[in-house]
Amino acid sequence: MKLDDIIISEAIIKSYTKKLLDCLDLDVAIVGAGPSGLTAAYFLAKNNKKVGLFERHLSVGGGMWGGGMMFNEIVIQEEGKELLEEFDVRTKEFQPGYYTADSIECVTSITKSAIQAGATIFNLISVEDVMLKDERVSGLVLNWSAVELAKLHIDPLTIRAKFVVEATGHPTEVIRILAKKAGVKLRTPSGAVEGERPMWAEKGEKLIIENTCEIFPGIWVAGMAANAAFGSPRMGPIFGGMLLSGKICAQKILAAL
Ligand code: 48H
Repeated sequence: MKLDDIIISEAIIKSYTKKLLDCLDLDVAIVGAGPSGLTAAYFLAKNNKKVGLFERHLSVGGGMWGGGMMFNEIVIQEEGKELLEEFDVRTKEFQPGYYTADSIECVTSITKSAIQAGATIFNLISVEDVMLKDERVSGLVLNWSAVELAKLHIDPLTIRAKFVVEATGHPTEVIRILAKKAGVKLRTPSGAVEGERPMWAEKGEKLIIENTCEIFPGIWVAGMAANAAFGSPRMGPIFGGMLLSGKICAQKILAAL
């Protein structure tokens, strides 16, 4: 068969444009395709919600690829292991209560599950602002990451969502922008992003569950961003809390939708 170069271009442009148009009005818009954002996307999409996930980088997976200090294995506890089984990720018991998994198998399997459940993932798009109406976050302001990197003065586009999930990890970018630009008070003790505390795996993994919440009307925090928002400790390369936070965030949003 002869191949037409222009048909190849047309196929890509039309199918991508359709995907983007379909995501202009979402049930849930998630910022950050790390383990928590991907897990939230999976459970929301599995429950028939229209989910778009926006990731700045070329690759999804956030901080999970590199395991601990580039040893590409992660550790998970019992609850996390059960969640990884949902994604068909194989785990090995290291000691009672401690399991390891290949970090590359984790990222690829969770990502595949989220997409096949119906979530749409956009890489290379950065969230630069939120849409705020009547003191409620009601959407995201997007631009190409290439525009951001090149520092070009090009206006963004906006999408609407019933709920937004802040899953940007350590930097907690989205709620920082919200608090700074709108001068609003978040539902944290000080009303601002408290900032993450030094390492304490056990406490960090415990607190992440209660920190996963609607931190301001219309916007939820999940994953490392939840601990950073509430001034809770980091936990190092144990990932059960990230997965559970994503799942709990999805469950709470499903109840609120
Ligand atoms: C689009 C953005 C933007 C933006 C950021 O860091 P992540 O992996 O986040 P989590 O919370 O799912 O997982 C945290 C985990 O990876 C980790 O770092 C742990 C457990 N640390 C413990 C410790 O002690 O160090 O992923 C966040 C993603 C990344 O892919 C970013 O590129 C992306 O969000 N992102 N995407 N627009 N404005 N900001």
